[in-house]
Amino acid sequence: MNTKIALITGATSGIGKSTAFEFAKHNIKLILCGRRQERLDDIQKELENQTEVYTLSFDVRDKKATQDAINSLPDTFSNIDILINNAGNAHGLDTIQDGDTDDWDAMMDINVKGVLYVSKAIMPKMVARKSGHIINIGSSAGKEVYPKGNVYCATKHAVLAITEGMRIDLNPYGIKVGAVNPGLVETEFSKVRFKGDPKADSVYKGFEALQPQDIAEIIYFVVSRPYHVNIADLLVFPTAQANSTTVKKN
Ligand code: NDP
Ligand code: 8X3
Repeated sequence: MNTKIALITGATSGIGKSTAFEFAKHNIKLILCGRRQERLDDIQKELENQTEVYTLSFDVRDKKATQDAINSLPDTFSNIDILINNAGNAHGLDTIQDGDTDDWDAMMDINVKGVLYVSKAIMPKMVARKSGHIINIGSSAGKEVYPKGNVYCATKHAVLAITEGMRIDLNPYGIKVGAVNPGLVETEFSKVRFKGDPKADSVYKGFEALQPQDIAEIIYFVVSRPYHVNIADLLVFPTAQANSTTVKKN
């Protein structure tokens, strides 16, 4: 059996980290990415008796650093079968008129251009091998806009458009492309969004939010379907959530 190789961005926390642990259980070789090398080292140590792990520390906003990091992969890790474009965050929650332009830059650069830069560095080899699977982590925020979500929602709508474009352009090469779009998942997402403000702690209170492991299991399900099955677009909410603004609290 050929061992698959997966590259996961944003593997230092939340959904990306749980996906690394889930893939390791299934013997998928891992390339784990993020800016916090110490966290990558710790995860590598935890997983190395289950699967082979290689770590790459770079900022997905940096086009050259992204390309250089992926070019630096040793031969044993260079043929990536599965790409999980997961790195991303919201920065701020403000009306459009009060929005901070640095927050807008961060979200556009990480959530949109980061997905493009990482994919650009990996797709040519997938095309040459006529094989591969790309999963972009979108969001329910990519399907509807909620108050003060403006730019974050725009980035996730863009992720869905990019996913559809990739699926069309990579279709002749037999490469699968799809998006997994979660609702509220309890991760460091709100800590980052609110920049350490304690109001982040209240986001997941009063209802049972999705856990990163829930999404990791879904991502493994998506990558483990037979070749002829491509899950193109998947929306998952916690049961308590009906849409971006309707959450049944205890
Ligand atoms: P976390 O904050 O827990 O994780 C975010 C990850 O992205 C971290 O590993 C972080 O690594 C990485 N990252 C952030 N900025 C950069 C950067 N500039 N360069 C490289 N890596 C970066 O959040 P989640 O796990 O919740 O988020 C993962 C994805 O899921 C995001 O795309 C998010 O939009 C999406 N999502 C989240 C939902 C939620 O409710 N939590 C719901 C729907 C979608 P490091 O800081 O080490 O670089
Ligand atoms: C994250 C979910 O509702 O906080 O994409 O935007 S939400």
